[in-house]
Amino acid sequence: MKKRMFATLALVGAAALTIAGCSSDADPSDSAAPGGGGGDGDVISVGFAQTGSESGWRSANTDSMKEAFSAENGFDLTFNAADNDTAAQIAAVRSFINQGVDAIVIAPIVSDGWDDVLQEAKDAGIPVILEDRTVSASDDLYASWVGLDFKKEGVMAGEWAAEQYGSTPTKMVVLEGTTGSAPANDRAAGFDEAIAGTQIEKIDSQTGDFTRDGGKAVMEGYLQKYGVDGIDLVFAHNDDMALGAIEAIEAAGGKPGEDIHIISIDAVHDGMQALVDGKINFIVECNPLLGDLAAGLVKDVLAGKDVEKKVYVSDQTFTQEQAAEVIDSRPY
Ligand code: GZL
Ligand code: ZN
Repeated sequence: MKKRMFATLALVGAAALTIAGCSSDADPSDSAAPGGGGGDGDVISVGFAQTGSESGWRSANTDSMKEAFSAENGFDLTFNAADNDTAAQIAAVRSFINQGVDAIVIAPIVSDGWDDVLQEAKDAGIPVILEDRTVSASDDLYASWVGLDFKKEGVMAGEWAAEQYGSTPTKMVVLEGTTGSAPANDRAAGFDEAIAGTQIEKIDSQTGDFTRDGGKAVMEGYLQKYGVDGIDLVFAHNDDMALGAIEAIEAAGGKPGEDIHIISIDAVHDGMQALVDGKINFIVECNPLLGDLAAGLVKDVLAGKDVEKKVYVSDQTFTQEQAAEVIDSRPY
């Protein structure tokens, strides 16, 4: 972890140096950059293919990216939100290639299906930076990825569950993130690893697609099937689905956080408020503020500098007491 943290800090430093360096090197013949962008004073055109606007986390991530890829930071940003539709997201990347942008940034909805369009970007000499989620394609098809360790988030959630509930028979239902997405796959894997051997039994697991409506609908189904008394614990892959589950549990006459405990991931404001209110029991943070690191990577890559292939941002966890202490001072 130390090494990875180092990489993050070094990168931020390097990004600052690059920006500072670039503004002082006044070198109009910066030809190192494929696609021509990145030279001094050149506006860097960037196409950003965002997943959509499925959750509070996504809104915070989009805000962070738009702030970092601003005109005053030297960028001309073309933004596309794909409404959680993978075909639309791939089409957006193709349009960026046809537009001849200097660099492309992608938050891939799902991990698979990216090889062809990433190869097309590479053939066009346009570097790709991934932010947030990852892809299964070979890592020589993109310059770098910046995001969170989703498996570690699942492990942190599972370890707390094992500690709190693992020694008594506990019936758990899971609200999974978007099917085929890296966070859904890795959070599930980490959580399952951490609860192995405990008395927590996963009785059901379905996708709520990271949305409140999705989480609410799946939870309504679970409550019809098992009843409030048949479920002890919900593991939600994100706060928005946990908030939907809270609505469903209350509508069924249950007390979320008491009759049915809830563990979630993200730590967006509404999730933290539910934690303070005692309706969620534990939240693992997933930091959405990736814009500055992504922008630094784009500038470094276009300036021909070596960059880390993976840049991890660290996360923390919150109990109800800890949330009460920090909720008013959090940036999102
Ligand atoms: C995680 C991110 C996930 C969040 C959800 O980095 O990809 O997508 O956990 C969001 O809230 O929809
Ligand atoms: Zn320069």
